[in-house]
Amino acid sequence: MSKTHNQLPQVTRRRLLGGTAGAAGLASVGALTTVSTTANVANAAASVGPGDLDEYYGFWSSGQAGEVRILGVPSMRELMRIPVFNRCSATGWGQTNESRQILTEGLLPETREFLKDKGGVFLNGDAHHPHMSFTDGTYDGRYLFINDKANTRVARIRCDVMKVDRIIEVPNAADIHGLRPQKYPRTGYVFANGEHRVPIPNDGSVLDDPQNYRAIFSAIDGDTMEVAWQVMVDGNLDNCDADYQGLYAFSTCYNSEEGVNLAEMTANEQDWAVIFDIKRIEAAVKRGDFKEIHGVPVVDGRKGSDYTRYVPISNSPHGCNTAPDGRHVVINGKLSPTVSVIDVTKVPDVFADKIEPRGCIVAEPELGLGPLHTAFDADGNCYTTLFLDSQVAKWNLAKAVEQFQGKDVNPILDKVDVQYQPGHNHTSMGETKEADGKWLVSLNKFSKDRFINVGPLKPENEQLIDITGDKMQIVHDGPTFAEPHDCIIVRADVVNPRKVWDRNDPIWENCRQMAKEDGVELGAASTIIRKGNKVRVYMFSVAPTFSMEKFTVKKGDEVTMIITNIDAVDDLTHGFTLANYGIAFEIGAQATASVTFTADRPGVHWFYCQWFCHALHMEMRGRMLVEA
Ligand code: K7E
Ligand code: CUA
Repeated sequence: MSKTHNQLPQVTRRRLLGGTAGAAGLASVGALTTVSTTANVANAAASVGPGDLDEYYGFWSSGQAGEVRILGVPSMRELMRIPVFNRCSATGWGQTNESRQILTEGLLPETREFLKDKGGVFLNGDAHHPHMSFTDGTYDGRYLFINDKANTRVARIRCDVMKVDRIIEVPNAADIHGLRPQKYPRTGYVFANGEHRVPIPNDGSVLDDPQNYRAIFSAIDGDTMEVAWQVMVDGNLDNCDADYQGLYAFSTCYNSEEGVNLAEMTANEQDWAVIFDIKRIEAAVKRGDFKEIHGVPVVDGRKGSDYTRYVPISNSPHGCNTAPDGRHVVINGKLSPTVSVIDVTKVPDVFADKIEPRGCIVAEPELGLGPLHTAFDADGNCYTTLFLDSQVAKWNLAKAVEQFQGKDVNPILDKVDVQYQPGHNHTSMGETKEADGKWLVSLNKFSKDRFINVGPLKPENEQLIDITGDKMQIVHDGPTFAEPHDCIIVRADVVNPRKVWDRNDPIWENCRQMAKEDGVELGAASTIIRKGNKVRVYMFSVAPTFSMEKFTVKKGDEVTMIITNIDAVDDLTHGFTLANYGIAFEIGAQATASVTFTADRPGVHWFYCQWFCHALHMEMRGRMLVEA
């Protein structure tokens, strides 16, 4: 394996960043410690045998596929997919009335207007950063939050049922990228970075005048999913993280030049990390020191503001990761071979102007080419992905601080080749105070020669690395489809999803309302209620039958199917597919789901159950008769 890696020409990797990397003055790095070989590749799946359960849940984003995936760690078996910003054929996400309500109710009125003749919902998304809600510095198993860079949205997933219950479009901001929940005292706020700078308001009155574009940092209330406040900043916003004290949030910023093309954006040697003083911002909002835009208080946090500080960092920092020691925040250099470490205890002095912003930097080790993201173990060690070097560097935080103070120590403890070009990485419980230093996942952008060829579009490659010893050991390669940017690895005991739905779940409150209006009981009614040309068909399913063998509607009727799965058995999901009408959705055990369509095709149309449920699953079907 390492042979293959060695054959990968340096020039190829450099070409990926093209002139940018060169222009940014990527220097070769000096003395490095030895590189671990990956010769000892075994499949970690072997350590979790058939029928055995994983110790961790992994929650993976999926980039432009728009969903969240649940993996078991360490087996790396994909367990489930949660549709979020996508259209899902299997579950009916994007088609059922319930999912469409979730996909539309949090959109801005002008976006709803914009989507009116485009099917009403966005069909795509770009999901980068899945993070769980916190209480007191560690995961609490309530929610997952994830951003959609493509359409400026943030979604919340309920971990009790692993379904999305709320999606909002963030006003004023453009293209949400970095996203992190507050760690302490609880979530609390979900911080979200609007990456791209746009005019505010972006109504066509300002166009080619980049000096008047702004980037927006948002604090979303994780309980209500409403934007509590926003801060307007200079430059672009990339990634962010929160502290363990509930006082500050940190964002990396590239493009301090405020350019609009590559050359302009990378011209400066220095960009910055922005620190947000949450208490000062909250006080400003209380006091009224803001401008209300789109119904949201927007505080001015541009340079010179009381609410922010700008810490100069070498060109184009990317990842932003708070260490489990509760004290250090690692800013990853990207175009600089260094990471810069902020000491949170020095930040009050920065805000009090007792020290320069750079005074909160307590370490800046040179790790290798293209540091993007950093993960942590329980022993004060950090694991940084090196995109250009195709490696993960393990380094010691305390040693890096000593080195910064002038001592002759090398903080780098180990390096391992990964295949190839890692973006995010993540350790088990690594973004919480309960980091346990067992597993590291490296999410690599390219698989190149690791799998049999599947055509011009290749899978990416994620690798599982055992970090319990001094040397990192790669134990598993796994292909992934577009494009898990990021993941978290959560101890299984933190996550306790239900086995079947609660019949009173709020997700189908719309169906409950309809049933109330019609005087029928969900799960017991098998009936058609007609009001003019609006028809509601209530039925239930019990394996292997639907409660209606057939029903008749008229051509042109607006038909709403409301179906309850009254099976209460674990793992007994039914579906409803209406053939040649483009309709299919999932109905979990004890769940109700509905869909509305126009019966504009006369004739006999079979409906059937598309989730295998019974030996007579094929027979689980019936007919819709549409009168001409
Ligand atoms: Cu580094 Cu969107 Cu988190 Cu991709 S971002 S790698
Ligand atoms: Cu019910 Cu298949």
